[in-house]
Amino acid sequence: MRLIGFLILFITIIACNSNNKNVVEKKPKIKIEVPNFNSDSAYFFVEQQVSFGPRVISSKAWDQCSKYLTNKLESYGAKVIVQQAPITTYDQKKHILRNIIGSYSPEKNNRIALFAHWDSRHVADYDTINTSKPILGANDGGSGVAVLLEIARNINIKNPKIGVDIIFFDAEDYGQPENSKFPNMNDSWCLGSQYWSKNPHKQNYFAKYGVLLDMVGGKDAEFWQEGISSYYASNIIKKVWDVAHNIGYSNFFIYKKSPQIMDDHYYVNTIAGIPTIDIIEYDPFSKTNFNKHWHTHADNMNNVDRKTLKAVGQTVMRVIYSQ
Ligand code: AHN
Ligand code: ZN
Repeated sequence: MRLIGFLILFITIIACNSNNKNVVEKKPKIKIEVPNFNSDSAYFFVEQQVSFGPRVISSKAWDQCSKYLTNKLESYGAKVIVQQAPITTYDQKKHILRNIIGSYSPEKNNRIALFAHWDSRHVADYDTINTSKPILGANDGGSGVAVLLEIARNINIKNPKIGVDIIFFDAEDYGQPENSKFPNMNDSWCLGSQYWSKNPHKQNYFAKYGVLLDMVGGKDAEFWQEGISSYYASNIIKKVWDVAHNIGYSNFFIYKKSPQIMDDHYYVNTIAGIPTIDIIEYDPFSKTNFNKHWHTHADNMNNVDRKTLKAVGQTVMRVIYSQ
């Protein structure tokens, strides 16, 4: 009897072993804990910015909002630097711009940079009325900043392994309108990112990669894989889109290529040399291929959707906490 018992045990062991051989060894999946991105909180951060009025450089609303953003980042535990620089805009006016930079774990060399522009456009050049009045820029400007503030709030509660810099660029949206009577100016857009890319807030600053958020609050927005991003940082595009799909946001993040869009990430890629993608709404059916309210007075709270803020914010958070 004992012999039979041994035999059965022996055969079982052999059988188990040979079975195991066919199983591809799987790395044990380390469960990463990603905090919950609160879209009510992000929505509120858009409201707060818009409550100051249009954030046009040198205006009172702009000054107030810059202080709000600085205080907010500080209250969420970031080390904040406000970078100031003189600029001349296409209309030959002189201003001092403010880039607002909040750093987490500044001592870490392993870092990623998150960008958005915090100014709003000084004209409504795609509206039919009041085209010379500035816009609120709830989506264009406000949404990206709001998502990053909500991420800052979460980082303050639970620190990711990697260092993070949250960088709000000024004067992105003071570009020369198409019908402008001023002499043609090259590189009239993205003045804050041009300055920062040539003069980072820290000597020898480097980040493994960057993510720019621009117009990430439109209802039913689609984010296509933008051309400049795909050229300079195709691996980051893939990483972010794959994460979005894995957590259920495939309606927002589309595996299709959109044309190149001139935006802050262009200068971060070409001048600072940090591979950076732009998550930006692409609408193949609108006149401008941007959100249909782009550079109009309808870019207000009525057209900001929490679901879109959530899709982008939760995706970027998962990327950060997976590093
Ligand atoms: C151009 O208008 C060429 N690019 C869009 C950059 C932008 C403006 N993003 C937000 N506002
Ligand atoms: Zn704009």
